Amino acid sequence: MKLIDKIKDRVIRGHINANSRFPKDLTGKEGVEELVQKAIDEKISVGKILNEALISSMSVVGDKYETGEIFVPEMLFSAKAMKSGLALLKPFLIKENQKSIGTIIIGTIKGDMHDIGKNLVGMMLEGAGFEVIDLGVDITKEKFMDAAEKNPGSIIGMSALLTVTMKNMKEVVDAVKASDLGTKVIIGGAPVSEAFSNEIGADGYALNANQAVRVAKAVMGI
Ligand code: B1M
Repeated sequence: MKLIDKIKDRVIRGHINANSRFPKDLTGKEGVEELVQKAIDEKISVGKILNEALISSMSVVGDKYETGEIFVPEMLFSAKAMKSGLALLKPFLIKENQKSIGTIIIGTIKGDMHDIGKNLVGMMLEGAGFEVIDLGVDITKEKFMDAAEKNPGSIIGMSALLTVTMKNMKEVVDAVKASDLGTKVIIGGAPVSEAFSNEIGADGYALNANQAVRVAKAVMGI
């Protein structure tokens, strides 16, 4: 099996590293950590590892969950495995000591605990020179507004992965519009679309982490 396919398989099966005891039949065998490190050492491009091994595996995990082949605990192991791989790629996505081009406050919206996509968006923004304030997951309108007040001129970037939580983004957009902060709001996440972004009056929508950088720069006029 090719290295990229092997990493993908290990994320799907939720095998973090050789010491992980899940799944049982892979204990003692290389997990995502060792294999991603191997891919880095073999100079496989970070973009290829990220897109073809890590991100694409999560769609397979989602499909398996949807069809009842796996359940929440297995999905959680896959998420942990994905995160362990992402952590190894982080230094390549972020350039140290560069001058900040602006501040962006990011968070996953109220009711939603998914943070892999939000973390990736944060890394790309940081890599592009933004100062990123990551509020975490399950972030209420009050927390977003508090951070925006403390950071004048910043952008708010919200992520949602559940159709039931994406509607909570409107509360934040409405609160920002009702204030005199002038904060711009950009949104993203699997169930979110350009049409939804227009509907709730956000200033920008991005399909993925690369687009998030372009959209954040555009709303800042740079
Ligand atoms: Co959940 N989950 N999950 N889950 N989970 C989904 C989202 C789901 C689609 C699975 C499925 O049924 N096929 C489904 C949602 C259905 C729906 O609402 N339409 C679902 C469900 C139902 C649930 C629970 C309700 C399950 C349950 O408990 N019964 C529960 C909800 C918990 C909660 O949040 N309250 C739940 C829990 C979990 C875990 C905790 C087990 C785990 C999350 C762990 C974690 O994040 N730390 C998990 C996972 C891993 C997934 C899937 C499999 C993978 C998500 C992911 O990380 N993708 C997911 C299925 C799927 O996505 N196909 C699924 C990889 C990531 C890189 O992509 O996050 O889309 P993504 O981010 C992208 C873009 O969307 C975009 O850029 C990123 C990079 O390209 N983007 C932005 C994201 N945010 C952005 C912000 C921007 C711009 C772009 O601007 C600011």
